[in-house]
Amino acid sequence: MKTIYSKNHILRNSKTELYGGKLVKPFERPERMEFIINEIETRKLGPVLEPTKTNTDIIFKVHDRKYVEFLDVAWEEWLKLGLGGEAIPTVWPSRSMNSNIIPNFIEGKLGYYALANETSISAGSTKGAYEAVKVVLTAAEMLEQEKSLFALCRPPGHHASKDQYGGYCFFNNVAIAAESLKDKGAEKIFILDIDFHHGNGTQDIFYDRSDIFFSSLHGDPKEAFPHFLGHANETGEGQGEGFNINYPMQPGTPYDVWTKNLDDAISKIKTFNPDALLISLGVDTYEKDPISFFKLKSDDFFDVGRKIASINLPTLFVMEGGYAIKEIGVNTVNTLKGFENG
Ligand code: OKP
Ligand code: ZN
Repeated sequence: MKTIYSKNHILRNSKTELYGGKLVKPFERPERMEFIINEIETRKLGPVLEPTKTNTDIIFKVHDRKYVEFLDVAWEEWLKLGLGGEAIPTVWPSRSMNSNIIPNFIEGKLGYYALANETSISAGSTKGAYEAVKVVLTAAEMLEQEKSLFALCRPPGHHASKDQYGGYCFFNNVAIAAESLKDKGAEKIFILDIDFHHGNGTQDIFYDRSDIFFSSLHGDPKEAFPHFLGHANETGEGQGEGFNINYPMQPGTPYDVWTKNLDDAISKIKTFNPDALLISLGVDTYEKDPISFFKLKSDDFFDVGRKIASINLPTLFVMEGGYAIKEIGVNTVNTLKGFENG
């Protein structure tokens, strides 16, 4: 399997994450990619190619123009305040306030466009996010010639909605890939999100659509981030009714329980019969992940890949989370090898 990867992901390199009441070194850090690339090379998954697609205008099919413009200038505007630290929102248009008027001042804009405040914006953050879009667009374009591809995106994307960033995500890479495939003639796309966290952004973007089916296996939002979306009763709306399926699961969920839900999702994929399958691939379902609570073992990821291969569709894997850094490469490549040998 070919991997598309940009070394320029390093442009996203913030020093802080608000976690546990402290500013800590972010869980979503550049070294994650080094462990994955190393494992791809040692186990000879296939060539690692740079993105060739550099026009990212299709972003606007997914994200609001004003949101993208905000991300383009956020760091410069924050810097002008001369406060020294990284850009972190401190105030939101909460239920008792008015969210219809977008503030002018950066402090207000951060709250308007953020869905959480662990994702500090720093110099280069937005440029790094554009690199992940180039990676996923290059991979989507190549999917016409390849049975499967791995878009090694960083930063991840599935929490980013039309006009909000957070959960380490700025642009919704997998959603942008789906729009790109549709642009090239695909009629139906299925997005299966197996990251530990619910893909709230992807769900929200396609919630009223029947041409892009979204399904997610994740920690129950009553117990896990993003906390306010990902419940089982969210099944789509309007034209999209019936084209969204969530599988929230409890703390401590082991592979045999998790994979029954995967089997159910696979049966939905087969019935929907899409032109292509996009996998939001997070390996934070791993038992030793520092911020998650499922109990998948490294060997289980082979079986995940094998099951996805059995669906027998053009498949694009898009990297999302995974924070047990030493094992992130093994778990990722196990999934992809399981797919190839399945
Ligand atoms: C991004 B992706 C845990 C706090 C979690 C944000 C998690 C973002 C995950 N107590 N904070 O889906 O892997
Ligand atoms: Zn995650």
